[in-house]
Amino acid sequence: MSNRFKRIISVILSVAVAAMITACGSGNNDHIMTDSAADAAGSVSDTTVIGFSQLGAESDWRSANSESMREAFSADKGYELLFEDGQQKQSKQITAIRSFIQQGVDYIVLAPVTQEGWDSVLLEAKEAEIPVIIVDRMVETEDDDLFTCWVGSDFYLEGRKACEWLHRYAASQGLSGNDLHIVNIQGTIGSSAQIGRTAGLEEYSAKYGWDLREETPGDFTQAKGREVMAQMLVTYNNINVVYCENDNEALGAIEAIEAAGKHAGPDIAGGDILIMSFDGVNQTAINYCLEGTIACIVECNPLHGPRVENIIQTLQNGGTPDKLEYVSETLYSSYETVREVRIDSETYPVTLLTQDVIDTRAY
Ligand code: GYE
Repeated sequence: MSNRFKRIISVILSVAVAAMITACGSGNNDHIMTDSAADAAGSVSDTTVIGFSQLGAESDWRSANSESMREAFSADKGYELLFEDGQQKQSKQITAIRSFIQQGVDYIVLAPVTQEGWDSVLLEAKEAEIPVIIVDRMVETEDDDLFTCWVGSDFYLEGRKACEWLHRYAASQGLSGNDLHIVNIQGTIGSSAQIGRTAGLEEYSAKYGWDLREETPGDFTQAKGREVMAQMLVTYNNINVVYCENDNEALGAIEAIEAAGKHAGPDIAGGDILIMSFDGVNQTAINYCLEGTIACIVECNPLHGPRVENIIQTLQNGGTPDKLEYVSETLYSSYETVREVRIDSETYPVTLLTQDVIDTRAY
């Protein structure tokens, strides 16, 4: 029996009981249904209940993502969105999913903080016959049937695009691989965004002989980005590239670089520290990219609300959504030197960042 059907039956039963109580109590057979019972019956028939376990509120990307979900699943469109903030803790997310199961929601949407450790709770949802849609980061499960489908970004591709851009940019400046002294401010360790972006950097560092000095977590936040950058500037005196796994970390890194009396910019040979980043959501970061303080941003699109809604519509209509849906994304730079990057014989254009491009972006 589907959850929706179970909920309908349970409300019908409570409506019937309420009707009996009203009928017995008043002795007036004209009004056999209470107002609240009638409301309940009405809302069950046309409201789709979504339990959304969001992983936290660490970045501008995350805020835009939460907003997109809230807009897509608004009450006036016939949805009830149960939004739970996991505050970066997998245990909190698991508790939220269990409570969604108990409440008999129609769909569970999960934005998982890390990749591993979801099998048991996903099995519980499966046994309760509630479809689970994974959004943004990925889950690593023993059996892919434990979730219905996933929509998000190819983080490994994002990482490789960034690195290929760096390789070409460095070559255009007459620099070779061993001239690049790189530090990586990583995202939340164990999240697919971190795993993919770090994997891209490690692969290309080995491939092009880059001096990858240190990789250290910045938890995707500005405060941690600033803190770890300040420390690394003390430890190493030759850093000339900072690979930030999101924009918020990049903002923190720039603050630390400036506080240390150094300059964030693209002129490595002239002593600048070149900043690379991911997302392109935070407006200050985008403006920094426009003026060259951040040399390149690999876009990561947060607007998953409408995509998840499409998936739910497909399921409602008895269809089968694609198991994996990758979002296509661009790469921004205000330097014209690199116009495209090639990865696995695919060519990806670099979007030249201008004010016009900024004005026409959706976020
Ligand atoms: O890049 C970062 C956020 O999982 C794609 O998480 C997301 C990442 C995003 O905190 O800013």
